[in-house]
Amino acid sequence: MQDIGYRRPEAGCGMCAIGDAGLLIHDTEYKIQDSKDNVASTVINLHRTSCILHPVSCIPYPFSPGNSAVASASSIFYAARPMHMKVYIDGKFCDQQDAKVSVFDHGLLYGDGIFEGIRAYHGRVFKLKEHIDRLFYSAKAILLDIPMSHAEMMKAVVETCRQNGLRDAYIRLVVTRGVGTLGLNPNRCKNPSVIIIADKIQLYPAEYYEQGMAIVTVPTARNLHNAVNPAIKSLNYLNNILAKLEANIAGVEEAIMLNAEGFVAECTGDNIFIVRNGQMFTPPLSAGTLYGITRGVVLEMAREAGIPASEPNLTRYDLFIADECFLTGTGAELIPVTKIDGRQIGTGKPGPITRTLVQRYRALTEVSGEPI
Ligand code: PXG
Repeated sequence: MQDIGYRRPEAGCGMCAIGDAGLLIHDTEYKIQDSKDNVASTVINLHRTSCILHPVSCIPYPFSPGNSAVASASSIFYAARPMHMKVYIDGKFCDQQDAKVSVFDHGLLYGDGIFEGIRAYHGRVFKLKEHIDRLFYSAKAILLDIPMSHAEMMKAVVETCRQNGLRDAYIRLVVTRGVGTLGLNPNRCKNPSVIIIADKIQLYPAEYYEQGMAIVTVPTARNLHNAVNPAIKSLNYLNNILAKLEANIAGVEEAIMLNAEGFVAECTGDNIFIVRNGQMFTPPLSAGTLYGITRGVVLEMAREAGIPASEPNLTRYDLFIADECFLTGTGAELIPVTKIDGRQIGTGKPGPITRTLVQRYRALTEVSGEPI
């Protein structure tokens, strides 16, 4: 069955006061049969989730495909799940409805685990090796033994895309500490679980990519290196979620997080770049940024394009006086920022270096990656 449509909220989330955070609508097809076993009609039963901050609360929201409440594609905000999704769990592919983990999994109980967000474009998984490398580094940092080799993990990711018939995908790879007992002790978790979901994702509305987005600095600081090191892509994202909440309360989609010293670290799910006088800057990894794979690609592209790039500590002041600003991430890709804390950045429109890098990134994703 094809995707039938999504819409932006008219009244916002039913769970909170946040009006414009976006709804996800996913669909289930039912054939209604009459007494003679003829298919009489098809009913699309939609479920509405609340806003991104309340992602688990599904509110039944039935209407038929002809209902005018279904918006046009131009208002798509969050992409829906493909039907008949197959989810990889511990070596097996499960139907979406059977894709479940135990309530005793320490990934759920304590956020004890790691993840990766990967994209596939045009039948190729982009920077797959780099993502799997980072997954294994995260695992090493939290003393988690992934029960598969690097090569097996790469194959499993590609196979999950194949099983779902996806050529363009967002792949969420999760490794949890596994089932254990109540109590923190991770040594009681004998079998880490590997989960791979291949789906679609659109983090921001399309118009933000054309016009740029407004973001704000939030009070929640980036984790300290000597706490949960921000380089670990752990299942414990509450720090980032708190920052995201604060951005949403301020009426924007993304937050700039400072580190404990007050230097710019990154955003909740993206790295940040600025351009000033033809030079590009992004915070150093020591500022508490994730070793972003898109960040690395952008730095490499800048080198190739002859754009001088460096990684100094940056303050909010540096951001305010920048000519251009953009964010990078697997989910967000490259997205221009045109307002920070109420200050217009540069001309208030995406700048030339940002646009050049966006074009180069698109071109690269079209030709490189692990074939599906
Ligand atoms: N910083 C943080 C804290 C991240 O979580 C990035 C930077 C960008 O890294 P990459 O390697 O993707 O360039 C991330 C990645 C989501 C989502 O669901 C988040 C990310 C990636 C994909 C989806 O919001 N974050």
